[in-house]
Amino acid sequence: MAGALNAALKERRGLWFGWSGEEIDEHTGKVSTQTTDGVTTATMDLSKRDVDEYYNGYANATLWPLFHFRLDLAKYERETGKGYERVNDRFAECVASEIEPDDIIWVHDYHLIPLGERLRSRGIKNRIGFFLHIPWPATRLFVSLPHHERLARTMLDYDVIGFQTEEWLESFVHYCRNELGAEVDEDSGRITLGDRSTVARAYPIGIDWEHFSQLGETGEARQAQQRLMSSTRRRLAMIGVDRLDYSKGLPERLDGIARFYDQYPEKVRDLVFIQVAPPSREDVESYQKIRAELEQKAGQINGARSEVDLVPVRYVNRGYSHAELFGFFRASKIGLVTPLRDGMNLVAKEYVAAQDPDDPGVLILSRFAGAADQLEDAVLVNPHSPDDISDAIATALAMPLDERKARYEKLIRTVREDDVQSWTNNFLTDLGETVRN
Ligand code: ADQ
Repeated sequence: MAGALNAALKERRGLWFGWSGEEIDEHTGKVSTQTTDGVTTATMDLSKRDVDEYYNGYANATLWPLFHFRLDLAKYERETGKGYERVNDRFAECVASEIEPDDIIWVHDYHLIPLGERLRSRGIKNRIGFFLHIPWPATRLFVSLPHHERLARTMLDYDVIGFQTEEWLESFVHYCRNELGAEVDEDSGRITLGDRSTVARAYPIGIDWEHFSQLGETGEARQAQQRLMSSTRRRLAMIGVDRLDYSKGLPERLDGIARFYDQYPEKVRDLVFIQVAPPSREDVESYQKIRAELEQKAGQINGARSEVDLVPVRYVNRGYSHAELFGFFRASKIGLVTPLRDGMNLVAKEYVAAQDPDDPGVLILSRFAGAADQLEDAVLVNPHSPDDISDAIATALAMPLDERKARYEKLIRTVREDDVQSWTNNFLTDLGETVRN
């Protein structure tokens, strides 16, 4: 998300306001401003209590799991809910004084759903848009959130709200109609409830295609590609790159790979799987558990199948630059992107963008990633099924060059055309044109 926003802001200028990522003892409300590469950021520190309740608590232990359909992991605590409201109010308080009368305001993601309402309560009349980078859950799941109406109503204070796909949009509209009793105009996407009114549409996000494809020309990308290719020698590389998050389906992916090696034991000598997964949100318990589970599964696969001269799974717990990732994607003949649920998933698009047009690799993609809506020519799988993942790997390995090229050409067209710039333009055009009710 941060990468996409940086690209959008570089082109449009403006001010990026948010949390600095720093934790302090007591809230001060002090805002620090700095400009890098033409993008000005104004950031605020959060107190330890705010980080615990707002960020690690309500945002990442309640909303994130619930919105990714993981009711089993969602925690509902009154105190963290209050922390979420308090911090949104603090953000509104700090940013309100920076807002000029004709500014357009664009709020991003589940951490900030009530920010628009908090700004309106301070008399801000500017156009305000909101984009949700993650899924909107089905109504039956969303109603398990205590005070769900309150949160959903705050969405209606925005002039335009954007979702990644039609499916998440439909879930939101279904909720507004059936639970809030809002009126919905299907043609314009306008949702009206009392004196609140908004326009809701789908705006699938893309990558910064121009910038990313140019990375392929750099020495850094070439070296990374060489490094991977020489280390795998004659074996074919299959790659996964994800934040270490339970929504990304990593243990399920390893189960699929174990099934593949069980079904085709001779392939242990031909195929090496590289999983790059830098840890994230390490203060949240469910993230510590998923890390331990992955380490155990990778260890089991390797323990059962390694030889003195070969290890089938390489599990790397760190981040790399985008140029290096480009090189790794290019060197890998299969890209394995199998989230259990994902708003969009930009790794799928980056994998396609890094392929050699004359000898492209195969993308295996979860049908539950938002990206599957657009990238229908990937090999689509059910990430919960080890057999499905195993079959998809076999299909990818056997795919003739003509078919790989035909699929790649369709995929790359979408990745190139629906890039981050067109996403920004589409959203901001609608926000600029929307007449405030
Ligand atoms: P994320 O859940 O973070 O984003 P994703 O869309 O895949 O997921 O974006 C990840 C980004 O981080 C990619 O640009 C990728 O290259 C980078 N990245 C991942 N692993 C990395 C590593 N090891 N080293 C360096 N970089 C790495 C949220 C939503 C998604 C939605 C995006 C954008 O969850 O569904 O696609 O926002 O809207």
